[in-house]
Amino acid sequence: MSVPAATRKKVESLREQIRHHNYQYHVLDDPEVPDAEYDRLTRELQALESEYPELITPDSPTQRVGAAPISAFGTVQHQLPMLSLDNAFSEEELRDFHRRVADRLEIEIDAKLSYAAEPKLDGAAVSLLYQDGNLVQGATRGDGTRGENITHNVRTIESIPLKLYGEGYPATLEVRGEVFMPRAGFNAFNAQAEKKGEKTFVNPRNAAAGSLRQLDPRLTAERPLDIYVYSVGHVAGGILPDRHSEVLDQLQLWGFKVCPERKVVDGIDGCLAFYEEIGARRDSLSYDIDGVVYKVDRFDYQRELGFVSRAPRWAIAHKFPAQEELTTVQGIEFQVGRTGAVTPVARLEPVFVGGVTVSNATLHNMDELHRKDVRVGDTVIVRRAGDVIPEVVKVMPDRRPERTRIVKAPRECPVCGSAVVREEDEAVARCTGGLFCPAQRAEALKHFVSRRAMDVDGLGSKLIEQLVAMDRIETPADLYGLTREELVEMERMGEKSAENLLSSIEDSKMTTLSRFLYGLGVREVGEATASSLASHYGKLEAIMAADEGGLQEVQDVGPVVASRITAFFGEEHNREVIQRLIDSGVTWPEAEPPPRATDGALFGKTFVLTGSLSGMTRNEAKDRIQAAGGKVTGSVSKKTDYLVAGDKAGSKLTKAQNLEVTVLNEVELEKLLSDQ
Ligand code: D41
Repeated sequence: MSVPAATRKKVESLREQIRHHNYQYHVLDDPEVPDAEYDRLTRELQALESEYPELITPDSPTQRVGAAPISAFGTVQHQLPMLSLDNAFSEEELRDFHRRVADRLEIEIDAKLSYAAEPKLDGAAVSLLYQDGNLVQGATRGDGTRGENITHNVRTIESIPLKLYGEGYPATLEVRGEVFMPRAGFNAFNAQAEKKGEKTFVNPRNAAAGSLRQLDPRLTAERPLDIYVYSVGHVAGGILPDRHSEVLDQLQLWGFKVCPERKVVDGIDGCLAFYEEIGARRDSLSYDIDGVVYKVDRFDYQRELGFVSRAPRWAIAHKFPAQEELTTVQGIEFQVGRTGAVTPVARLEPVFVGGVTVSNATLHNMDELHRKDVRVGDTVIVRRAGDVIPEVVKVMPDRRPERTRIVKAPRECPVCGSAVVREEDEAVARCTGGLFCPAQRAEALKHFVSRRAMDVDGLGSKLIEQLVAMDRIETPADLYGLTREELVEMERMGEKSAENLLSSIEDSKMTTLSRFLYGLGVREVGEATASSLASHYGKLEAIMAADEGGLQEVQDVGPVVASRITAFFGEEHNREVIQRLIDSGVTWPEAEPPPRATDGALFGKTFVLTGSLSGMTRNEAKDRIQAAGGKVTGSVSKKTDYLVAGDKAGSKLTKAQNLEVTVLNEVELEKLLSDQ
């Protein structure tokens, strides 16, 4: 059978593209396309090659994985090749895998077969070689046969043992695992880099791979890297258990970190249950994963199954839906939020990503829009991870059409026409319309009725927008005047839903001070602050009457939040709305404020905390000072008795010195607290 010319051409073009992406990814650490796109190209090539095997050449990207190591590091020949993993993108593909395993092992398809299941970490694969218990070499996976010598860098990762614990380890032990950067470390690292105007990483995996390939190990040492090991390579002069799961247990005893989520499961049903379980917890893990891996647990079975060209027949990666996809921008519009923030939003050609179809993605603010240079007509990567709102990650410059439209920041609110201004030091521009702006009114109302605020059921966005557009609702107080007659007139509102909504509105009147405060939507006052305010003051009147100094005695309230609160309650209009809400019957159990210490060693003393403390957080310090009868405020004045200065104290310290306020360090504060 001859191969059509078009197919030959297609195969060549796929190979070119894959080679290019390999280079971008492995050598430059700067991938251009989402993994999902790379996977699609590879699978398309694989499909064509299996249909026309005569087209397979030794240099086809399917015949080897990854790019050759770069030369800046010495190279390391792996004693045993570091294999790659085949992927299953669906339950069906997983079942096919299991069927192949069962067939080869000549066991019943539903016979009990133990799989070692583990999350698939999104990091960089490494090999660690130990001689007589000492770490002598670290290497990247490279192309699976040869990797880069990164011994100097792996030695800086604290969770990699330089010397093995315990005893009984083989004289030569090569351990393989995935080096990763936990999300928290990744976010902190990027925030720092951004501040310093340095290059940020697109995702934790790139951060891990990039960090491992620093030429200066001192730089690697500063990166928050971690490792979970997942297999052994070359072993000599010792014996290991005869199951994968038991080897991991043993490696843990020798001092390696293994993933705590790993589990031995039974057959295909066990695999699927594990996939569901980990998938549900994916967002709450402290590191990124892109799927789970199943490995036939018994080594004798693994040997029997062997491997094909580059991947073992006894293991497979079951991937989660991609969190990044390519799509095109059909428009860029501006949305007005509750606090007037005007946010650019990309309207997208709908795309399935992160498990749902996405047709809008946030561009955060104008600076982001300009930095990413997103234009109408562009092809972009969109990302939707967990419950986070979908965002545009980056533009694909090579796919930019000839004519694109650049979108400028609106000077007028697209909803109410008021001026849009951007204050100095602020990333966002805001509509100045306030509650005159229907968008702000609608958003304020959505927030007020939301589940964690007043919890009104059955009042969806569409209905709120209608009511606002009709000028039937201007403030949350108008909600309690809605009648059955006018509700049944609304679009898509039957008698029954009107009744239900009214009774839900009625039920919401009985609330708590904390929910009510949160629902008012004071800027910077989230649930936690609302709850602190409620328990500190007990009564709404006391909060409304508090001054900025007093407010700062509350847990988590600093000068900015305090000024937002006094500004909110200082506004005549807001006080009216609150009064109308109370008059309509909104109520909550009143509480007496908790008794304040009226004695204690620090009674009558005023403290200001600044800089970072090492033995406690500032909030802990605040609690302890208050418990001892002292007051903690946010700014230094002549009335301040003590300034507690931690590390990197700034202008408050200078001010205290100028006013001759006593300055304490952490040890002195500790002493003062324990002297009482
Ligand atoms: O978490 C991972 N990324 C992971 C990668 C894992 N849990 N297990 C793996 N097991 C293997 C075999 C079955 C070949 C020992 C792997 C990888 N390989 C792997 N990582 C990068 C390429 C292959």
